[in-house]
Amino acid sequence: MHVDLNYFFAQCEEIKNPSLIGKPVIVCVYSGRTEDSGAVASANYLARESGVKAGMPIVFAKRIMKDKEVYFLPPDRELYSQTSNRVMEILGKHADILEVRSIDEAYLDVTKRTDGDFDNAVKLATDIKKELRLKEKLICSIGIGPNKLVAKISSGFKKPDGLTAVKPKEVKKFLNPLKVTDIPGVGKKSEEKMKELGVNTIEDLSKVGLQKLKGMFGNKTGEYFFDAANGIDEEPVEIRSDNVQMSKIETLKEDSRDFNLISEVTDKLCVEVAQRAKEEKTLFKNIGIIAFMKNLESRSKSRTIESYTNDAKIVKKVSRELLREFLHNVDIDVRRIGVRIGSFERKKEGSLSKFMKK
Ligand code: TTP
Ligand code: MG
Repeated sequence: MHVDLNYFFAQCEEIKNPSLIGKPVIVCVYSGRTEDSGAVASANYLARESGVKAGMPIVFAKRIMKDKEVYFLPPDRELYSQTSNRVMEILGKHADILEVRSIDEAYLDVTKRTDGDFDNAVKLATDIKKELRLKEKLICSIGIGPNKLVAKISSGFKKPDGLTAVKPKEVKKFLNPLKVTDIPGVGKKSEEKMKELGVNTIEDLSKVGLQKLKGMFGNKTGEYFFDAANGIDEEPVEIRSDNVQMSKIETLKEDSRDFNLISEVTDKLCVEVAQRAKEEKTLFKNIGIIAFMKNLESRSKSRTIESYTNDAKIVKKVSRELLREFLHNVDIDVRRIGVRIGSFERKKEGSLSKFMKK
């Protein structure tokens, strides 16, 4: 099963402020150079109807939405990441194995708990959708398939609020009419090359020989495209520790840009996150700081160190370095500060137990 939360950042904003519902909402990442420089991160479906898309420069989106009542919002990353953590915990309860792919996407291996039966899986997906709606007010699209590739493509088939199940026997019939760009990894360039061959649909692609694809895209990618066009994918659903993070955040006594004042807080948070990692019997490699600024924007900085650790001293040292670099370049005061650790050691599954139910 593949679960994808719909228009995730924009949806979180609608939940936070329900008066936005029914209006175009566009969450933008401002690069800060000029007032409007930056790109659209997420647009709700009303904004998309007018042609606004993720990745589009903010100025374009503003031009398209000129004269309309529309909300352009800065990202509230803390809200999105906390929402995501709660969602992943809910999904973890319904999976034999949960693979968190990104802030709003996960694969669930549900083979055992459904006895490999697609009708059971559809019922489970319906329950998951209901639970997310009830507990988090969130809508998502779910795809069910015999493998990750088909599940992923089918979750994109109906958006928003979709549920699409493709049984093994229906895979070819389902994939054939879709566009080659519906295959994850087929981007603009590959699409162009395929067009030159007269290949537009997945069915067209499935008729191109393996050798030809290898010649055009290289052995690895060629083979992947060949298998994908035929609905073949053997990748197991696996826990990915690199997507899991732990963080501790605190509001400063006063808004500040002062290293001594802020590092006093981060030092304490470092001890706390290191302690939590110890309790979870895990080691980590990535250390970061997150800052929520006076204007509610959030910024983060992280570093991957050479070997795994759970030593508070190392976390302190790295986060102090990051903080110093960060404050050096910053032009507004910090309101809240956090320390985050990630890239956990794979072998020790203790830390991930909450995402995994046997
Ligand atoms: P997506 O799942 O690609 O997009 P979405 O959730 O907004 O919309 P839907 O799934 O309904 O098509 O991305 C998830 C989040 O990742 C998105 O809400 C914001 C963020 N994101 C960016 O910050 N920049 C981008 O260019 C994209 C595509 C996503
Ligand atoms: Mg999404």
